[in-house]
Amino acid sequence: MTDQPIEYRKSNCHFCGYQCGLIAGVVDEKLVSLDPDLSRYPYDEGIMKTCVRWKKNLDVIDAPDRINYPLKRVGERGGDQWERVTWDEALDDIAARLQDLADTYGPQTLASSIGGPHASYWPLHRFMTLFGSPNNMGIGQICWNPHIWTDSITFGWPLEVALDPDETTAMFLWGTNPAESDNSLFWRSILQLKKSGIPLVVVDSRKTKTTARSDLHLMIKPGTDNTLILGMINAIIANGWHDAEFIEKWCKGFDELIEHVKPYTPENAAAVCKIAVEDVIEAARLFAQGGPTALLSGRGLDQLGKNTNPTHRGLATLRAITGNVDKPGACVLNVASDFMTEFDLEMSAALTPEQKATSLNSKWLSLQTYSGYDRVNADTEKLGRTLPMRYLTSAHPDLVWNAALTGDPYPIKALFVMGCNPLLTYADTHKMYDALMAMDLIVVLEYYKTSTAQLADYILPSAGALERPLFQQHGGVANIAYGGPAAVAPYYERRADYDFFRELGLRMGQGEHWPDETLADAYATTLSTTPMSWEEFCEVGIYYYHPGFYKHEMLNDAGKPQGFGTASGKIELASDVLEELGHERLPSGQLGATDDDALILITGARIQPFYASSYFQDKEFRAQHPYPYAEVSANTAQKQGLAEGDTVLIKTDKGEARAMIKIVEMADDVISAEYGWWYPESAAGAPDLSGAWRSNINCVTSADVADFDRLVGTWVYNGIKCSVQRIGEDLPEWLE
Ligand SMILES: Nc1nc2c(c(=O)[nH]1)N[C@H]1C(S)=C(S)[C@@H](COP(=O)(O)OP(=O)(O)OC[C@H]3O[C@@H](n4cnc5c(=O)[nH]c(N)nc54)[C@H](O)[C@@H]3O)O[C@H]1N2
Ligand SMILES: Nc1nc2c(c(=O)[nH]1)N[C@H]1C(S)=C(S)[C@@H](COP(=O)(O)OP(=O)(O)OC[C@H]3O[C@@H](n4cnc5c(=O)[nH]c(N)nc54)[C@H](O)[C@@H]3O)O[C@H]1N2
Ligand code: SF4
Ligand SMILES: [Mo]
Repeated sequence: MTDQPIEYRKSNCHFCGYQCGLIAGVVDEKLVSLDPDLSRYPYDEGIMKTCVRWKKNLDVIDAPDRINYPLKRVGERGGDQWERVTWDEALDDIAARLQDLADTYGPQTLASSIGGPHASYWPLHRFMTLFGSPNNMGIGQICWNPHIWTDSITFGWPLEVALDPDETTAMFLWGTNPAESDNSLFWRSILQLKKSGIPLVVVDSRKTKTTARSDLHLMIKPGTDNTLILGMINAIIANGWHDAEFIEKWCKGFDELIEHVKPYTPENAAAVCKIAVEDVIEAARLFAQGGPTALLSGRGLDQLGKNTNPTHRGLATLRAITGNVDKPGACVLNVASDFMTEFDLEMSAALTPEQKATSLNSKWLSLQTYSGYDRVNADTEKLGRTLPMRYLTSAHPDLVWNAALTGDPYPIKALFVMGCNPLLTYADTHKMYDALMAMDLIVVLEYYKTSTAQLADYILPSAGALERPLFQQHGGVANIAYGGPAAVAPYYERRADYDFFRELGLRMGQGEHWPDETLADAYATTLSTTPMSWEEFCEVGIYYYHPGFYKHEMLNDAGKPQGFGTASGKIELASDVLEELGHERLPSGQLGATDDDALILITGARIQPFYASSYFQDKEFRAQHPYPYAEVSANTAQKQGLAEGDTVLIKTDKGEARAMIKIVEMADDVISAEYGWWYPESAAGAPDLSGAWRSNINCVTSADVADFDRLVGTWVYNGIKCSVQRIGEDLPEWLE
């Protein structure tokens, strides 16, 4: 240690989507200490007290398994033989190979994949746009897009929950478990409101740490939420609990809705969803009576295939007919950002009609396509708001893998992977593996040699937390961003992802579109449309203006209420847009229970301390949560002949995964398996890929596009028919 004084700099943790402010102690451009920065977002001491991850930044920044230099594959793909190359060598070679592939197959031969909200993805997407490929992939179809699409169609822009201790009179958490998945203020705010007597209703197929705090828990059969919602709407209308004045003034299609929900009685909901009819009615009453109702839905609903869209449409209808729209204590309708929008940052407008025409989605999907985007955006733009384009048109992974495997309708030969580990987190690992093995060029930007990175031609070392600045936007649909500066220059030869895409862009004739030399410069440009400078932003850590409530009532230049950004200017309970796209105007459900007691798999319920496939390298974390558990009820265990602690194989026709049985309170005939499990400590390289096949639940999931939702392409992570088989095998705690 030198005797130089410690310099304290602001920066951010990147270990989950909240990216809390930290104060970094720095000596000689090396990180020596970390403390919570309570002066900046998220302004809450409690987060740092309960979060187990942030202190790990001190070790992780120089951990022995970090990627520090560009690595080029030598030998067979997946053989785990690498040579260290310079950035220039890597960039020159990648540019030349991409050019050759584009000359032979067209630019659409390049696909890309991203993951959760860990990174700024727009530099990748800007590169893709300028290169001319529409084949960016993501996990949006099962995380986030369904509600962005539904809200936009129904209300003209996405909504956001707006808890208010003085206004909220009931809280609904639907298919979400924030007690495990949310480290931010939100869950603690819920608990605060509960203390003052505001009832909490949770709809979840399992008993969780969240349901444990609820006043009413509806333990629903997975995938039947749309039917429950229709039963609640039926009860609300039948009892006159709806907000007739709001509906009259602001909703379109209420008469159609009344007719439509008649058969969906609470009794039907109770039978289909396997819950008590009194609970359906009580949930309806709590939602509709009293004052503002706050509602947050989660991944439990985004991953239901064909049922996801009617579920979100149903929730939007519930909000609308009870007048819970853009109202304090219920929810707020967001606005576009003052800073440069995602649409502009990604240069989405530069993709030509010919390039858009190569989109793989158009043959299969109607909303998650360029025409679907244009149709909905034409309405939202009436109120001056442009929806983000890249993720709302992102290519369906199944179509990309098919194209890579068959060359139909054209070959996908190259892939960029950034901020994700798709072999663990995308569906259908076996198919994806085959598709990756068939490619000519795979470039992975990473911190670690993940299972996916092990199949790359190049692993490029990304600058991580504290090594790069941060300007985290809210999916391009709100006027909020938070973040701060880097604390130190990147260690070794790591670089910000931005630098890679810019350098590659410069080599490929995109020079004029990458005017900002550094990521911090690019963030300054992003803010240049606002009164705030990048320096000021770094000081306060947040850019935010509350959009205000009741905006539909604001008068426009013509002296009329501005209404909603939809075709009619009203909330579209019955959707002409969906009908035009060949879908139902109103959400449907199931009439009559199916006499089916097949075992149903739900996957991915969040667990601490892990985050998707991240942090499995950490021995301490692994000791805290040593095994991949599969939860079942006591009844299900008995029926399947299982006992607590048994090792089982969970099987579908896609593959199998190992898990350890845990008996809990949950819906019968359901098994809930954790996701993200791999064993970074074990041997890299094919065939094992550091344990990617052992307990990876995505080995059994499917995204086959023909089977699932044709609007957005949502596949099923919750509600998969499966079988379990007990095996006489102990699961390892650590695989060395
Ligand atoms: N079966 C099943 N599968 C699921 C889900 C489920 O519920 N069930 N949930 C889905 C959902 S909602 C999500 S969001 C995804 C999450 O899935 P992913 O986004 O794939 O998440 P991780 O597994 O954490 O992988 C992130 C990787 O990116 C790297 N990384 C982190 N930050 C950066 C960065 O700034 N730059 C670069 N270049 N790399 C970075 C990390 O080292 C890590 O290896 O999983 C999806 N998959
Ligand atoms: N610790 C940790 N935190 C995380 C993450 C992580 O991997 N680990 N991931 C982050 C990411 S990317 C995301 S998107 C968020 C997601 O955060 P959440 O939305 O809270 O996701 P889950 O924890 O999977 O909660 C989904 C719940 O839905 C229930 N469920 C499953 N199927 C159904 C169904 O058909 N109907 C109903 N009503 N419920 C159902 C499950 O039992 C589960 O409790 O969490 C973020 N936070
Ligand atoms: S809540 Fe998330 S961002 Fe904040 S300190 Fe914990 S891991 Fe880091
Ligand atoms: Mo997610």
